[in-house]
Amino acid sequence: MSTSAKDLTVTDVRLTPVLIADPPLLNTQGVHQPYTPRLIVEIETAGGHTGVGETYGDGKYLAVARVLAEALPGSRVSDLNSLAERARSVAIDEAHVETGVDVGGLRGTQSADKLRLSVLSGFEVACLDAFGKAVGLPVHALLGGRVRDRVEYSAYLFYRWASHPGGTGEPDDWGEATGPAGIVTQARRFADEYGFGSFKLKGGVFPPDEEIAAVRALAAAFPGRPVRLDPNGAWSAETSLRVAEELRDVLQYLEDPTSGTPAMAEVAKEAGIPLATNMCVTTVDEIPEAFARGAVQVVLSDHHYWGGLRATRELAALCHVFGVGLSMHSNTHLGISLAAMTHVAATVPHLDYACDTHYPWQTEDVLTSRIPFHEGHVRVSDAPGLGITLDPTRLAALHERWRSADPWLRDRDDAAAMRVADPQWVTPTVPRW
Ligand code: GKR
Ligand code: MG
Repeated sequence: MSTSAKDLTVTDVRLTPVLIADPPLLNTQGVHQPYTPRLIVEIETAGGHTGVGETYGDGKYLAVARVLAEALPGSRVSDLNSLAERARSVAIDEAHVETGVDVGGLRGTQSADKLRLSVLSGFEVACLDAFGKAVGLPVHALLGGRVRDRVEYSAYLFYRWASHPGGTGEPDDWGEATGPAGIVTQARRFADEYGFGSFKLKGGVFPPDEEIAAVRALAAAFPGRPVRLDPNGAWSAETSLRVAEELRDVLQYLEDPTSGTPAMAEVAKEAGIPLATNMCVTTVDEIPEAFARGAVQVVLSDHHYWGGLRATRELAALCHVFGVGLSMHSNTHLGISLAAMTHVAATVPHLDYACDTHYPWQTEDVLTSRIPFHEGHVRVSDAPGLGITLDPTRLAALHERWRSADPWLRDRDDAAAMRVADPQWVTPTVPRW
């Protein structure tokens, strides 16, 4: 059956905020809340196809998404440039933007434009999914076609507690990991159950010497396997250089050891290993200075805040021109985002490292079946669109949790979650060590 341009017309947009279970994973800001907000975008076309997308679900993202959703009916799912223009023109009261940082800095700097781009990404993915279904092509084909048939991911290791303070949230059987032995046990389980061949440890939680010991223990347990450490900018340039010196022989790269381009440039000069970032280069505007100063050797794209899959490909091209490596970073996410990451990653020729994903930590999803990992890889789907199916019953249940939840859970705030366990906890100043 042929598809007419009219069939591609958007007739309806549905926005469904959900709360998904998240384990008590520790980072430099605090601990993950028992539930994390995500936003599911569904776009229907006149031809009867529905595309799905996913992005951050905090209230400020939802507010922008509502404006964009109203404006979309009547346009076509193939008009992605005009979608981007519309997203960029959504009015945002700057007073409501947390200036400077987002989630205490874990998502880099925050700005009204970055908010718009993060919302745009969910809509762009939904449009591509619907477009692909309408024309019978996978999303990767709409991006130019895949150059690999599977995408590699790394195990994302976290210091963690066995359960959330007060036993809230959903239980799991991972147990506590607060030292080298716990981290190695966690890594082993990830390697056995998912086949991951490389490891990233979220650091910035314990004093650097303890994290150095954990990385050393990983390197000893998995000789020759790539290991990375990411303290989310918690260290001074001096501490970063000391850690680099100690771990130079075992780290594949050091991720955001310190905060801001000048300090990263200072560390990069002497570190003797590549520096990666998903914090100091998170927007196009941040690229020229960071690249000119040699502050980063690997950019970890998050297609959400870069503005979608096409923007990720543009970033990849820029990185290639400047000889900077590219991979992908992740935040708590569901299968829709994993599918989107996999499609775009499949089209990037110079994808230099295994991508990050939080997905194995998420036991809940809105899909009819979870996306499997084979030997640490996700197979690239050749089915039309993203190649996934939304489960309306699961979606409704997770939305109901969002609707009836204590309102503080609807915005991610790791410091607030930490205060449940330690009322004296304050967001640490940077650098912490
Ligand atoms: O989930 O705690 C976390 C991470 O710290 C996340 O928020 C970061 O954005 O994974 C991210 C990173 O690589 O920095
Ligand atoms: Mg990072």
